[in-house]
Amino acid sequence: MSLVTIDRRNGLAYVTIDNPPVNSLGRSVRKNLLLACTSLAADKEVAAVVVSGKGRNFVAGADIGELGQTPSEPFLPDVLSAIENAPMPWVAAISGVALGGGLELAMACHGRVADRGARLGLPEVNLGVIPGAGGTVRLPRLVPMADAVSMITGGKPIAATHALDIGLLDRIAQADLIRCATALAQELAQKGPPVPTITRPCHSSDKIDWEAVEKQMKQKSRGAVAPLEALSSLHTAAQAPASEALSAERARFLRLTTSEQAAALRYVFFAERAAGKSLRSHDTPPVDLRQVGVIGGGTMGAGIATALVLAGSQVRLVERDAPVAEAGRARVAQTIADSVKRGVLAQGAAKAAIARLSTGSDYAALADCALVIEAVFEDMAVKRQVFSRLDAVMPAEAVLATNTSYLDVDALAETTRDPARILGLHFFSPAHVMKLLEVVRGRETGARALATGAALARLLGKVPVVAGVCDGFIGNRIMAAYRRDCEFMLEEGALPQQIDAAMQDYGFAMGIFAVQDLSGLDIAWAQRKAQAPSRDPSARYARIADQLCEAGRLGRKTGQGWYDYASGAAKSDPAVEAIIQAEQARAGRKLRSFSAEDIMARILGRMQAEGAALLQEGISESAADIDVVMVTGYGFPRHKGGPMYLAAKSSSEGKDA
Ligand code: T1G
Ligand code: NAD
Repeated sequence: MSLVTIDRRNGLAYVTIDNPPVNSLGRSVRKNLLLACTSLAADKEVAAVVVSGKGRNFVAGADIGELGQTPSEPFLPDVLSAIENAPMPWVAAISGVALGGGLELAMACHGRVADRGARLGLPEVNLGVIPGAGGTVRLPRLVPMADAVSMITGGKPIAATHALDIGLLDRIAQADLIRCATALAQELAQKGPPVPTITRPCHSSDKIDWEAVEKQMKQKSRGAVAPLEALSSLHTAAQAPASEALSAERARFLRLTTSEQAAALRYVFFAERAAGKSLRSHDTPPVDLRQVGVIGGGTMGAGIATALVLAGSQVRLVERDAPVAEAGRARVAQTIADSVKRGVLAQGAAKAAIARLSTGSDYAALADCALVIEAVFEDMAVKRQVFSRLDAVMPAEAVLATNTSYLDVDALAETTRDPARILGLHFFSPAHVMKLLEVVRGRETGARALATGAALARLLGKVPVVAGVCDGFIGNRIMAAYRRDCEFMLEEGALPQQIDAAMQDYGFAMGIFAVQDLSGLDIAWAQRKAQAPSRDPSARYARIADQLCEAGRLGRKTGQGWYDYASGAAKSDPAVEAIIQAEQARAGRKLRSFSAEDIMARILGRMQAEGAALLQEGISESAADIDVVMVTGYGFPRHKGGPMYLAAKSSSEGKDA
């Protein structure tokens, strides 16, 4: 297979990059692209070049698998410099995505056109590095500096329409992308020798308060260094000559590729893509997801319905009665309206999404759905009643899923005609935002149901992680375990605010006690009460949280929980410290002081021990899956890789020591 082809016609050359699945710029592609550039530079018959990507995407960037290894020639900056200094204009024809090195390639070209739905970005900071082939030097020569800072330090792609507005694109193709690129190429050829992007002046950075941006970024990045490094590289580009800025950028990039954070972020990138692969079955297709039923229009049901209608599915939302169903519709409509208000969803798309939602209380409306997801009260009797009604109306091949957080999926499945079609689909709130989807495989869950879980995750842009049936599956079980250890630390002398501060310093957005106050202490309380009959009486049990719940302190929703919210913000509360001190006296433990390192060592150790148990019990299929759950669903800092990654790393370092 030739990775780079040249097609000469009508005085132009069409260079196509063909490196499935995403046209990444691996070594062979770079070599062939340079060869193509060199041969075309000598071809007097060629007036201009159009470069495009085969398949859905233009170019998704450097080959991430190569990062961290010793770079191999030809280095991407050299290939791009050859294109930029070609004797004839090169025009990039962008379909799908132009990301990282892909956008750097496009910016080294002399013109850029894209499909209307294309996305352009420099996401390198998400991999712990910065653009390494001129991104921080060429982008601010094409777009205003503020846009360059936002794109590069945020790492999020922008839409083609926005790229056109800020000057990153010359045109958006109305119909045929190659035809549009050809027209631009011919025009540029008429204008004489092409103008290298690098020779353009940098957009003014007068309006950028570099110090203030850096200070704000330090807080936001929670210990991730790449965004700050990217900002410094842009600052250099704003002040130094292009050649100096280019070499400084390359040196910074190469230093970062071998950093611990970059290694951890690459691990997470590939772990997310490996997750859920076992759900796919070559000979058992998923069910049709064009019509999906959702039972329950509360917090989760409405969130799931929102995710589905935004992904293009028709949704039949069934509630207990018409008024409550209407309330569910209102929740979906409000969430979608909020997205429009935030500018992340176009009005037209919002209208179309809402039109795909129908609500009611008649289960018969579900007859044309091949998948139904229940998100009713976390009560086994209620869920059993829902499943038995579904059993009565749904066609035999339909898949029935529960969004339960803690209940036994096998116990639910046993009450239905065909347990093979039952699985858990554990969404996380807000369901239309959170990427993680735990796909709970019951003892008898069949291949079609599992394949449907994988297909649903792909449809909704979520990361599916397979979990076996146990209390809390993977994420909630690990969280319950380290939450217990945090309460044990309270009995031993720590305070909630100390533990939360240690977790935030480590890189969590919020500490465990603030998280409980946000989601409500009653959820875990209900679970502890349900477990009480089977709890080992000899096992250590912390009672502090129970006492808070018994005192009606359920978190933000009651104005008090672990913290007091009377002022709006979370404030430590002497009443809570009094309960803790009383429990310390009752437990009669020797009190000790805790450093942030002690606290995090205890929390990480507990996460890793619970993860090892999950693997040993066969609940989780891999250590990487556990890290994906903790990073995508529970706020574990992505640039640390995950608890199991760190355990493996420290044990291999121990071996090497
Ligand atoms: N390198 C290697 N493999 C990649 C890849 C890449 N850049 N991007 C995707 N893959 C693999 C992925 O592992 C999966 O493999 C398959 O392609 C499909 O991916 C010099 C240094 C492009 C939006 O960060 O954002 O350029 O699991 O499931 O949902 O300055 O992939 O099938 O074996 O995600 O359709 C910067 C990362 C690199 C883009 C497509 N670029 N990729 O999404 O498919 S650093 C990125 C994505 C860089 C320069 C710097 C997405 C996608 P497998 P997928 P998708
Ligand atoms: P909720 O109380 O907000 O919504 C439950 C909805 O179910 C209510 O609107 C209720 O009217 C409806 N309902 C009850 N019985 C019904 C029936 N027989 N038929 C149709 N509708 C019925 O609860 P929630 O927070 O959305 O949780 C729903 C499920 O999702 C629970 O199993 C919960 O454990 C799980 N879950 C919740 C979260 C979360 O953060 N809230 C996260 C993951 C999973």
